[in-house]
Amino acid sequence: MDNKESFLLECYKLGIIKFGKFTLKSGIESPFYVDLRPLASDPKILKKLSSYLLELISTTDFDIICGVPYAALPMATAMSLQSELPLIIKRKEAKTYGTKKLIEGIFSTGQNCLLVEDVITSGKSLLETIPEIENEGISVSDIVVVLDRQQGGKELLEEKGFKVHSLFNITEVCEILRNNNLISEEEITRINDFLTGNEVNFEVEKHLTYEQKLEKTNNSFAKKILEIAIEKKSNLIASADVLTTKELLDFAEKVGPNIVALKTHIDIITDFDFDETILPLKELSKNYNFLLMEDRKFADIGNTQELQFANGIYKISFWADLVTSQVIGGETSLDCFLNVGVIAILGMSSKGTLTNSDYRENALKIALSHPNVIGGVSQNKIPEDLLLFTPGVNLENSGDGKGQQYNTPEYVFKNLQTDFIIVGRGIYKAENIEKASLDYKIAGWNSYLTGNK
Ligand code: 5BU
Repeated sequence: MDNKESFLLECYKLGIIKFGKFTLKSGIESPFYVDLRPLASDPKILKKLSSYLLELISTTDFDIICGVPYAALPMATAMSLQSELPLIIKRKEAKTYGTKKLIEGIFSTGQNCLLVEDVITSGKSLLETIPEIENEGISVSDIVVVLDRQQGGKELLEEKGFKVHSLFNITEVCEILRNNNLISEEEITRINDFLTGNEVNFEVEKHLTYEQKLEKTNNSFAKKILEIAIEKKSNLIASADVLTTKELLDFAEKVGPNIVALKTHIDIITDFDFDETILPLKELSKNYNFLLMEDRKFADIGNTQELQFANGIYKISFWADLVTSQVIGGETSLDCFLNVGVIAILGMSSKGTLTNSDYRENALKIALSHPNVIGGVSQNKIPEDLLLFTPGVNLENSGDGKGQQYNTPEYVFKNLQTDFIIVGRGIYKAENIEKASLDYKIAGWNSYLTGNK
């Protein structure tokens, strides 16, 4: 992924572009809406943006810099700080008292001003702004723009003799979002139709609710987790990556009321003892009505997996309601899992994972062909016949410095249409575990409701 692409993805996470049906100032209905103002609230992103914009031009060609109010003001300020081009401020309306100035700051006649704009649409607002600057004796030859909506504005200004340097256009943005599975084909079609002047079909695909999924499935483990979700108004799975039986049981007790399932890595429990660890855990799962999901990630031939599933000290098949399994062993490797809901690992959340789109597609075929597979773990959308489980969820961090990559609950419900979020450190490392699990439960449930409106 090149830097510009990953930069755009960082910006996208701040919610700068939305897809749906939006009425623009002109009254036209647009399938996308762009608002770059949130970029100014993230100083690191604003700094990077400033560097990218400055790379589009040669600063020595200009004497001063000015942002079109309001969205471009912080951008122009950041560019001024970085390039040392003096900033002037253009008012939206002239003051009605005192100096009645439209342009504030220090400038002199004949200076060449670099104009900064956030989004260019028709170009009309720039064509209104430029004369107001030129009236002060300042010349404008170049405009840098973060996003060209490709609605004729750039061409119009170029016809009038201005040089327009844009960092992204909407086609590039869609391409990057498509490569990262963040935009659907329907949304791309709508945008293309909009840009080419064709009629836009705004009918949106509806996602199945938990109730509808419950009606569709025949798998008893899928039914169970969906029933719990509906009853507890939760789609939260807490990952109990703790090291002792006491910690595990304490954690289960605290998060129990808020979760649909507790995910374990049972082989990291240092004092594991079936009777001391599993029996009380099973009791808690009954009392608080949550499932036990062992994140074993089986990855062997069927026969070995069968042995690993039922034997050894952990005897997973005796207590787990759900298990995760890789599909690397191929078609029949999943057949050994009986009386358990299997969650197939289709794609991983870690940086540089080998689960590329080819792998995911083949893994998905295997998952779909097995009735014991109730869903998949993935960072990408999957068909609604399977439940989607998404780890790599955190409200505060974007990574852990060891390869984990985080998204927010809002992001994964909106963009991946996930069914269940899996949260580990966001909860078990929190100062107040009960509160953190409640916060994630609420965030997950609200995001689910918003996605199904
Ligand atoms: P975290 O503390 O929220 O980063 O924990 C995430 C958990 O989900 C952890 O137990 C991982 O083993 C698990 N996980 C994951 O993070 N990413 C993946 O792609 C898969 C599992 Br598969």
